[in-house]
Amino acid sequence: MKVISHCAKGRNAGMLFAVFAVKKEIPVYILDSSGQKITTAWGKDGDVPVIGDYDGEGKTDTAIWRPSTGEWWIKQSNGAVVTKVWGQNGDVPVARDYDGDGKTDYAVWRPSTGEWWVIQSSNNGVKTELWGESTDIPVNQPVGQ
Ligand SMILES: [Ca+2]
Ligand SMILES: [Ca+2]
Repeated sequence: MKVISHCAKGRNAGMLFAVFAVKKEIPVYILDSSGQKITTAWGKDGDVPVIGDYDGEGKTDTAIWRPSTGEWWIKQSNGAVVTKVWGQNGDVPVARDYDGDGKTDYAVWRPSTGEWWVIQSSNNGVKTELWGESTDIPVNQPVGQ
């Protein structure tokens, strides 16, 4: 199991806790800030949880990154599904809002080169930066990884 936490911004702000059980069809157990329990299935064994607010409406979206293909699968809070290919096997997903527009950006860190690869949601521009070495661990990596 991997325990992750996230604090969303906006009108539905609050701490959200989720537990991903690493099995074939991954159930996601969520306890939202109002104490409501939510269970959903999203992803499969080997996927990495990359929760965030990808559409920027203030609610955290259930999301996984598949290392073998670099695919991102986002289940937005309105039910829409968005997919994207970004990153490659060996990368570490580091999705956050790097450009400050309120939407989570697709981002990976490549330990072999120390490169950060970010797609900025504000303009879809790609930003790269060198920071870190192969033995480092990105600080914003979800708890439990
Ligand atoms: Ca959202
Ligand atoms: Ca952003």
